Amino acid sequence: MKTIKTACSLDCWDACSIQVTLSDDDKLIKVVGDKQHSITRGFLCQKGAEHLNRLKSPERITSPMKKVNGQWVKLSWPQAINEISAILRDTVNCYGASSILHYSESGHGGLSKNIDTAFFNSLGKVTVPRGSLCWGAGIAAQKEDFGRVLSHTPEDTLHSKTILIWGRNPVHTNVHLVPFLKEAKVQGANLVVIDPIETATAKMATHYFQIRPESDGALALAMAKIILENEWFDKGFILRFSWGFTEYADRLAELPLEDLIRATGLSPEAVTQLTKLYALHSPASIILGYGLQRYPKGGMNIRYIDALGALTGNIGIQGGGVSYGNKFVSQWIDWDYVENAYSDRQPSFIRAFFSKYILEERKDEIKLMFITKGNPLLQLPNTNQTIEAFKAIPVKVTIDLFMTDTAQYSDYVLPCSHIFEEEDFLCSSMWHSHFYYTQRVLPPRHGVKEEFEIFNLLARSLGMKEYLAKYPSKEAYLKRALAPLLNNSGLTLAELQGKSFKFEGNEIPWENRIFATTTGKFHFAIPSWVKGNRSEDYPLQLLSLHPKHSLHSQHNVHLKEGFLPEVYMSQKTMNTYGIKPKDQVTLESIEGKITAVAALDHGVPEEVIMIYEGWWIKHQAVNRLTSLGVSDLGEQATYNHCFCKISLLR
Ligand SMILES: Nc1nc2c(c(=O)[nH]1)N[C@H]1C(S)=C(S)[C@@H](COP(=O)(O)OP(=O)(O)OC[C@H]3O[C@@H](n4cnc5c(=O)[nH]c(N)nc54)[C@H](O)[C@@H]3O)O[C@H]1N2
Ligand SMILES: Nc1nc2c(c(=O)[nH]1)N[C@H]1C(S)=C(S)[C@@H](COP(=O)(O)OP(=O)(O)OC[C@H]3O[C@@H](n4cnc5c(=O)[nH]c(N)nc54)[C@H](O)[C@@H]3O)O[C@H]1N2
Ligand SMILES: [Mo]
Repeated sequence: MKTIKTACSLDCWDACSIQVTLSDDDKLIKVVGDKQHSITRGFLCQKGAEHLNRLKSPERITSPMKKVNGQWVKLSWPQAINEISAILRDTVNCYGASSILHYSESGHGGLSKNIDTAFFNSLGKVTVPRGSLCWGAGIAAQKEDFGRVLSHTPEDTLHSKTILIWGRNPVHTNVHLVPFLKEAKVQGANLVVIDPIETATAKMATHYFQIRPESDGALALAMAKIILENEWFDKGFILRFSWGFTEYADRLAELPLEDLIRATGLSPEAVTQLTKLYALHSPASIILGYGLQRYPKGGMNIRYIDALGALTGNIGIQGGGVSYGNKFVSQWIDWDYVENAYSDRQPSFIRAFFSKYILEERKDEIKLMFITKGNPLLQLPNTNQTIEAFKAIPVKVTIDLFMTDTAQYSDYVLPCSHIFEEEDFLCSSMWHSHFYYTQRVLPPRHGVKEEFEIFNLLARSLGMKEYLAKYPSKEAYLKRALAPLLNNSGLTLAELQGKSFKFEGNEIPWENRIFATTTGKFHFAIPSWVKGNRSEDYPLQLLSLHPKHSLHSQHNVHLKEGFLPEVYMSQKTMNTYGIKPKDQVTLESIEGKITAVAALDHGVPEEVIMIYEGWWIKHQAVNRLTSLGVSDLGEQATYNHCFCKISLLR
């Protein structure tokens, strides 16, 4: 028996340390969460525990594939590399590098998985996406306010007297936060949840506030007004460490409190109670999620919430903070080397606008799309238009482990290895600062290759001498990519192997109250609020949220044809439309239609329906309903700004 340490490669808050026990004949026995790891604490979530099934899955692709007359045929690796490199060469020669689009997402958090970007940047100035499907508005907002995006440590949650979980659902998406929340509650902390849906996390809260979707900015501004009127603010912090307060306060004074409160759907008493819970129980922390910034005003929603932390002096103190994401680890990696980045811009498009870019802005210009670590056909907004855009691109090449919808719509598919079959460096948590140098548990399954090798083979076939000299082997790559970390810690790469460490130095962000903004101070945003309009034709707001059982589309791979997802709604909605639980219903937006099974959920308010994202095309892909749209800051997709009508399927 031997025990091997690896980590979870899924794009997640938790980024867990995983322990695999192997029998002497290398037959896997079990996969568990690392008991010694202070965040993983010996348990894995449902999707983390699925790694073994994914590794062994009979559905994995084990040979390069090519579509010929609509049918998939197997290719040998040399054949596939020859054909794809010939297409790459011809495309660059005939149309220039910008006619190649490289689309990469965050399907695997390994550092060496960024070799795709280095490869394409070596090939030339290919077209790439910018902006975000995920967290972009909030990242841009926190950069404006603090200068950088830093989170308090998970352990620091235990120092808070009040914790506001604002638009995050850790019981589904961030399960290793839950034990900290439970412990804080036992110690007497107020555990407050602000969410339009009474989620499983809301059910464990001491106080729950059911806010109307998209109105978080109004709520934060209303809270700020109450704080200022009652002088519950921290004058010292505002005077010494902030910038823009006078204008902030002047503009805030012009906004009527009643209008702001009305927009949130909460009662004035509830907003006052919430404000007291936050402002009068210091240290108080705000733990933000990403649901509330997938809106046209997503960026300002976060900026107004950040301002609450500064107003009350809950910044730079133990048990305080406005924790949104964590970019602390970034500084220990040589990104210029990793990405082989250009100093000037290359052609790019807003990620969420992919289909419009292909069908309108660069009509007939993109000749080849190369997809790595992503399932854009399903995960981008407006699936119907995305399918049209895919069809308009002559050649698509996808690297994946499974025949996803994106792979299915491609012309070539190259199968890659699973995290248990690779060695890699992982520091992809959006929450904590731990990192792992993972070990290979088993050799790659017959027929698949590591991405690093795939790009090495393509580069050889294309005679890319400079690339091959700069990125000769994975070990050399990791050594150079991690030079800032290795130089600073005095450790060697070999000493990191099979271990997990923590990047130190970010226990309490902004403890010295020197911010990374241009002025060195916290920046207040200028408040404004206008009421949004709703279309009467599409009266229900559809929230498409992250499922507990799967990371986006990934863990739905086993679902059979005919499966229909559930759409959750209130009793009132059921009554209004004459729907009963388990009825099949049609959901229709301006973009498209899908069928779903009605499910009653008393936690879903009137005027809102909820469906989990990530269902495959054969299971009614929810993004058939969402529109192209982008937030005020950070070029973030606006999935939750989606309006539908519902009817019984007859
Ligand atoms: N099991 C699982 N875990 C995951 C993922 C997954 O797919 N599955 N995905 C990972 C990734 S990539 C990400 S980005 C994170 C996302 O993690 P979360 O941010 O926790 O997840 P979301 O589903 O995006 O939204 C969280 C909450 O925001 C609420 N919300 C929606 N609109 C509003 C609003 O207007 N105001 C307020 N206050 N709340 C609102 C939703 O009701 C939901 O409960 O999770 C990561 N972890
Ligand atoms: N309606 C709606 N849509 C959403 C969201 C939402 O809330 N609502 N959330 C958005 C968010 S937050 C995100 S982050 C995006 C996620 O968008 P994607 O990252 O495109 O979604 P995934 O389904 O996780 O697809 C990742 C793919 O990478 C593959 N993969 C895993 N490991 C490797 C590897 O080593 N190499 C390669 N080449 N491939 C690998 C997986 O098999 C999987 O097919 O979706 C967005 N889409
Ligand atoms: Mo995400």
